[in-house]
Amino acid sequence: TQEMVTHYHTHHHLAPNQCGSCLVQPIDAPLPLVWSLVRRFDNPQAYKRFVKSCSICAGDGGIGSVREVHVVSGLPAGRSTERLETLDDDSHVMSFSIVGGDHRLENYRSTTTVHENGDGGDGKTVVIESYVVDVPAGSSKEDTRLFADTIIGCNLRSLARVTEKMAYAS
Ligand code: A8S
Repeated sequence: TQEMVTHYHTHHHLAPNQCGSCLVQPIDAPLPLVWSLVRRFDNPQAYKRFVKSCSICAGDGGIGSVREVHVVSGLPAGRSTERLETLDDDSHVMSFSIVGGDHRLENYRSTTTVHENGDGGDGKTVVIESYVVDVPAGSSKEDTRLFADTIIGCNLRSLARVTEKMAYAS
């Protein structure tokens, strides 16, 4: 796990106008259940509460697929076009990049990895998500990072709530 985290979540090539960070979410649900939601590039609204709708524009949900996400009102954006860059069902790694939209997150790319927590037999999981993004003209690194961290933090807490509820129900 330590090697995987270093490999997937260390960004050595941050340009001066970029920022990024890494968020960690422990979840009280088994890895296969958590991964089954994370891997669904065509269905981010299963846990991302800011997503109003999502449609696949290219591909079949595998690597290279492109989705168009519409977000709920009240946000400083309406839609985002996103490309699936990595989907590894053995190592539980998914990565996507933002390639268009009417928002300010240019050159955004995130990687999410899902790990067994503890000895693996007790159904506990850790999700780690890191990203890199350009700092928009007129914004600071701190503001850009705070904005993205807030959204991702909400997504990860929602992922925990949804999968923990599913785990307890079964
Ligand atoms: C994700 C991560 C992020 C999504 C951001 C950071 C976004 O969907 C929202 C508001 C924006 O201004 C940008 O994993 C964008 O979804 C909620 C539309 C891309």
